[in-house]
Amino acid sequence: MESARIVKAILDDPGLDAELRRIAGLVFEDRRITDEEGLYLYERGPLSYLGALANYQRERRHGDQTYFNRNFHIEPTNVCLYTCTFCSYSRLIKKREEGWEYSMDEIMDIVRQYDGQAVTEVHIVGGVLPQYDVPFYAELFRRIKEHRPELHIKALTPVEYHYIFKKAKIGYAEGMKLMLEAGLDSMPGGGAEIFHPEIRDQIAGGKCSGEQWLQIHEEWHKLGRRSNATILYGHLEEYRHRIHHMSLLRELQDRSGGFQTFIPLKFRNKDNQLSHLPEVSLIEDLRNYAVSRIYLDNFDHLKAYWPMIGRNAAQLSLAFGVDDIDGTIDDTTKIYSMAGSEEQNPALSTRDLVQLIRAVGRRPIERDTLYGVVQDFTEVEFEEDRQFRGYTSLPVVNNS
Ligand code: V47
Ligand code: SF4
Repeated sequence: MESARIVKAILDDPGLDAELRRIAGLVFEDRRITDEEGLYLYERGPLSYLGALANYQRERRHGDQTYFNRNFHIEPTNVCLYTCTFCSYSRLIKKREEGWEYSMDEIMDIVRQYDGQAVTEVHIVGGVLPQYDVPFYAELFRRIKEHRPELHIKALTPVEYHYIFKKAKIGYAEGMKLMLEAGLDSMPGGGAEIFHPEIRDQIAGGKCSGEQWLQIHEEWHKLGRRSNATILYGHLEEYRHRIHHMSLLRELQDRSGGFQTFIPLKFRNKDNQLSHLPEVSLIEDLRNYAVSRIYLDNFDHLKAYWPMIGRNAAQLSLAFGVDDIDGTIDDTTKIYSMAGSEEQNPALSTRDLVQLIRAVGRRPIERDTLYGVVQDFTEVEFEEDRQFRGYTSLPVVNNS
């Protein structure tokens, strides 16, 4: 493996800081690094060094395989009771009429728009408002399952669950069981932000605490179900807060094994109360992916969410530990375009995603939400490309 040869060269480099060389030795032997070592990587690890270690870990797990899925998002509302300072949604509570608040029927209309399309997942997440309660979501999940039983419902975060269970006066275990029975398949990673109260209290507007976020995921994992985890980085936090956040996730994962993917989310600064903060550089994004890959040794996957960092950065991230670039999306999420992402209308066709992955020498694999392989696109040629070249020796598919 080329990436192993590069790490060996690091181990043999007498010019490199002795502590960085020692940590590289641990990573090469697949040994867990401590919080102090993780912090040292953030503070002292050069980009090329971190990339080499993270890429080694990525290729050891997945080779060149790079996962994507075909999904669509539904955001039931962009108005929210909470006042997270980083969020471009929360300002709308004062001028509610400028936002949207979909009814159950409107949400079902969106689901029906995808009838006949090869999507495997619906990702539902949005603001928190009283009308979206336990009966509403339970009924919504049931109706989606009745309409399209095989569509995977990845929905809501502990932010919503904590709010709706409290309102219904039920505990987390009971609440998650109800959601499971209604048709929930998995939980996305949102709402995690930064767990440490020093930062969470300043950015997270009174929503569930870090501890509560972790408890709700743990209850869900106890039901044998899977979820994701995120971190929102690049605002007020210091490196030690990022390590603290990941250490709590690593501990829970040791107990439950229920997390699939870690998704670092870069803070974007448009139209929110933290707009005065500059956004971190692309180099910092790549360093952060790499440290996450090295530190979170018990997470199978690391995802770069392309609507947030953009397509070019997503391509680069594949050399810094990332093995997943989320889905085709289809212009159905507004969280990032409202917060200032360069992807104003995030939509990529399957062909675009496949080409984006291939262009950096990786193998595109379409997955379902639980990482079952839907189709290996390594050697698939699209109809449009065949017409352009006039011939093909590869299997041909339509780009739908
Ligand atoms: O929790 C909100 C973030 C998250 C901003 O699990 C912002 O597969 C940056 O969690 N700048 C929701 N980030 C999205 C999310 C997600 C996305 C894709 C895939 C998955 C998955 C989960 O969006 C929120 C918050 O951390 N967010 N505002 C902002 N201004
Ligand atoms: Fe509401 Fe979520 Fe935005 Fe916070 S991040 S204001 S909980 S939509």
